[in-house]
Amino acid sequence: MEPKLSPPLAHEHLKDILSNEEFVDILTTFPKERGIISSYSYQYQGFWHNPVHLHGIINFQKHYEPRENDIFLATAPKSGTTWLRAILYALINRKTYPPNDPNHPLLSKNSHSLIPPFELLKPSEYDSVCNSSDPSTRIFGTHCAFGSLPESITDIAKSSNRKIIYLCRDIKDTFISNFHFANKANLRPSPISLEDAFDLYCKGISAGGPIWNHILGYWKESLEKPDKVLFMRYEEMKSEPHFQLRRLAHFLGKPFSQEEENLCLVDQIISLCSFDVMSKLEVNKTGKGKQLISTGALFRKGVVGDWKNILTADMASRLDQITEEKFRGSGLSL
Ligand code: PAP
Repeated sequence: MEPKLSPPLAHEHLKDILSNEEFVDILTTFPKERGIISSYSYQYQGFWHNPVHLHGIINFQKHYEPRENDIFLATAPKSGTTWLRAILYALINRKTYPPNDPNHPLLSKNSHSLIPPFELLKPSEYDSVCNSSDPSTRIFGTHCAFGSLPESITDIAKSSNRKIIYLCRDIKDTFISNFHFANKANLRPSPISLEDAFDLYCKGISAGGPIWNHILGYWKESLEKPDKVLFMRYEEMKSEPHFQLRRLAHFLGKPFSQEEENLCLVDQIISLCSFDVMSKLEVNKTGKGKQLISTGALFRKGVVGDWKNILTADMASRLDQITEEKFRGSGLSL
């Protein structure tokens, strides 16, 4: 039986996926709930996904062939993915494209097309990802939970020099960003109310959710394997961008040289990737992403603490309470 999906989501990519009978048969075996960003979510390996992402994850688990130095930038949706993808791209490619280059790729391409999420790639496209001057390195984005990544990435004995960077964000701000995006991205047949979205989010039914489990999965790995998994926070990127960028460069084994420091490369990357610069670029105002989502939907306010303008005191304290319970004993607080 074909799963019921909203008409706006029935773009070419999804049509292709749903013409794959084998996948549709699998899909109908997964628990299904209403979604926040898309009409429906399906639960796979403990996490909720829209059908397009789920199809991409299952494909990646089956068909990913690792390269020595592949890098994965993992986030729960709306944690600052667009920003960190831009920073990572500028950092890794700083020799080929100095950040003050007037023809820098980030000035004409959205960071999601430079660092694609593997969920939206066909297996035949993995090999052609070419976003680093070093052919042994591809950079993939993902919203996938740690436990759903292929073993060739997660198993330290098999993972070679492959590295994972994880970015998280205050849960209340992440929720608010999800809520606004849901009503902007046009993947739903009708808008979702704040109350409905909040209820689903608290139950863990959000893209890549439960968000707490998503964050904890990477947090624990970052404690056990600090050379493999770098855990970053949106708020720290905001408050101490220079320190965090140097930390990222160091983790990747590509620290800034004295000469690069003298040339103020750190400053230049931060400035190039800032909300102010990125959100005003034509490509980020009028472009379309792979799911035909307007790139403009990826740039809203880009501030810390916007939840205060939208959540009631009761909602805020409910989310805080869930976060406290879920993170208890983990050493993590957000
Ligand atoms: P995604 O998961 O769909 O890729 P993601 O980029 O993680 O989305 O999240 C979008 C949020 O990052 C938006 O937050 P807001 O809704 O609270 O405003 C967006 O504004 C913010 N954002 C995008 N680019 C930047 C940037 N350069 N600096 C800071 N925040 C940014």
